[in-house]
Amino acid sequence: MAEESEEMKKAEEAYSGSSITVLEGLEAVRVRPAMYIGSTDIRGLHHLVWEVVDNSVDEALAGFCSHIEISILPGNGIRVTDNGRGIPTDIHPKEHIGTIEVVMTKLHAGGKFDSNSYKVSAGLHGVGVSCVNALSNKLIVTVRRDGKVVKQEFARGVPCGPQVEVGPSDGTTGTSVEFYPDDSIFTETVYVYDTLATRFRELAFLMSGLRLTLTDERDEEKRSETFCYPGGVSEFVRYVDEHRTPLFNEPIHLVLPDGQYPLEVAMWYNDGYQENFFSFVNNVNTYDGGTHVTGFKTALTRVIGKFAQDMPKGKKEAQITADDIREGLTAVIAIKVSQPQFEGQTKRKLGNSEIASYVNSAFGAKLEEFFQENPAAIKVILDKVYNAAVAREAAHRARNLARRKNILESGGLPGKLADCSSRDPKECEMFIVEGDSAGGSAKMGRSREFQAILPLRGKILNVEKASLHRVLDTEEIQNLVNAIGTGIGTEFKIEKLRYHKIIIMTDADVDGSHIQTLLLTFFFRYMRPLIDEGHIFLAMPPLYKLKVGQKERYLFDENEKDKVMAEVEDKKNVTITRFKGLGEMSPEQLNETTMDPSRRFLKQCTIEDSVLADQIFSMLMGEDVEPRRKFIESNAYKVLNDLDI
Ligand code: 0RA
Repeated sequence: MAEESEEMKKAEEAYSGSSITVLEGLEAVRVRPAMYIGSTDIRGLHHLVWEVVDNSVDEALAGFCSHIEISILPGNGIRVTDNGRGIPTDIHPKEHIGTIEVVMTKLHAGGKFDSNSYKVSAGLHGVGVSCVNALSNKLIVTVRRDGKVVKQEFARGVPCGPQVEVGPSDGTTGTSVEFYPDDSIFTETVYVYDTLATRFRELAFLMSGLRLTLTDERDEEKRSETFCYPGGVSEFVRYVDEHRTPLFNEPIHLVLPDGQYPLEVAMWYNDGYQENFFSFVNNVNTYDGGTHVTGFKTALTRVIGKFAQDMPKGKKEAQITADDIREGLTAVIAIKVSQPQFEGQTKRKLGNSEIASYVNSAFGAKLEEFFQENPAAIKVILDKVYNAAVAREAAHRARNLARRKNILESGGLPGKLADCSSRDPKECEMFIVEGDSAGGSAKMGRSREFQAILPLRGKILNVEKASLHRVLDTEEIQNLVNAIGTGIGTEFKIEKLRYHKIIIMTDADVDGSHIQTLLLTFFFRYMRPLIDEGHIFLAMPPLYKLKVGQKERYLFDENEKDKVMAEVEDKKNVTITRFKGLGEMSPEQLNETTMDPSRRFLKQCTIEDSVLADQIFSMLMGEDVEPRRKFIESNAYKVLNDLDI
């Protein structure tokens, strides 16, 4: 004890000197926060939580932590408490300050302490908890360790004093970090419960057995959920396919914990037509796949192809392709890589080339072994694969028979498209308009130089219920694909995009919502980068026109109407018209309310959470009628207009 308080004194003396270099490091974070956490909007705000939780997850990965509790606090603080070993409370030999302070103030201090090389905190997030400290008005660390409770407080990254012992511990160990983001840096400071819940659910699937409890302690919103999945990624696949019909009872779950790169795969076939992959590297979602996904696909094609070869000749009614093999497959691939290289603009794709061959051989061998031991599973899968191949070949023959030249191959622009005159895609917009009559008004009301109009007759095919070949056979979809210019699926080329804004313009009614959903489903399944890169928008036509005397004003939702009506003094002098559809507006009205860039409202469609988006689309547009009916009744408006889809 005596020795330790000597240390403490030394620490206090050294403290004023060392905090200067600390400040220089953390000041850089405050000057350019976006360089460290991506942005200072709502994403950056949530990023702070990922950083702090990643440290506790690393403690769980090292085998010392089984429960992480995250609370959203009144005043928009966050508290993350784990039952790990606790940050060491001794004095750092070189820095002469407490280890807590080193961890909290040195950029990238986290990695120095142990040899566990699959740290999440070294992965995509990976800027370290010190950045969170720098960007918080207040941050309090409390450590339970060695029978003591030790605490240290910081303000904007600067220690308010050295660590202090505040009492004996109750015998448990762990770390708690409570922080309040700096509202002079963040443009948004209100945490979204669902965003946090989604990531913690995902983490619980990936770290089977780890318990994560999320509690909202804000006054209006009190709620709490605990996520814990002993079945790991197998339960993940079950969750994703909740609204689909599986072809066999249990997902195939293969675990290879001891290879050069620890690997876990869960896969399940359903009676639908989509392929659906979720891939992770060191518990970080690689939304754009990468070499681990390539290795998985190669192995899958090879192994299933091999079992197909062994089938009796009479049963092989068609030539199968890799696409046939992946039709109706949902899979989660999670790998640990010590030196991951992330590629692409958003760093969401694994680049390490050695991983493709590793996954191909390690997973391939394990899958082959699984099918040898479970012949019933490979039989069901091969039936499905051959059905897909037969349907595809039949569709192909039908197309050739009709001698209709595939418009997709000819690539000509559809006759219904009223194109714009500019050839610079960056300034060009295309409105997809519901119905020929609204299409006519839009054509007259547009700015011809940069606005193109594509009228849609009625509803497009629900792609969630149809195979790719049927999708491509419909004229409305061919028109859409040709007008956009990029091609679809694996042939998609963003460089060929003809319009940087693609704007869906439908009536503000149930049919309009349905058409929006059908189009978004199509973009989500076949032209996903258009959504990811922010090219898809929803137009927001007004609901009402209000006339007070000679003055006119457009109102865009019920709230606005109620508010404006309450403010009107002379109620007798007011006329209010409700627009039943776009077709009721004159070309001028359509231009000034919905199309003119200086006056209109647009909603940009983004995908925050691909698991949720997949679930929503498969539920809304899939086979299972009952949950869809319920969902549409209660949420359709909200999903389409408020949520980021
Ligand atoms: C440094 C060394 C050790 C653990 C930690 C840091 C640690 C950091 C955080 C942050 C949140 N929760 C945490 N839990 C632990 C290893 C300690 C030892 O060897 O006993």
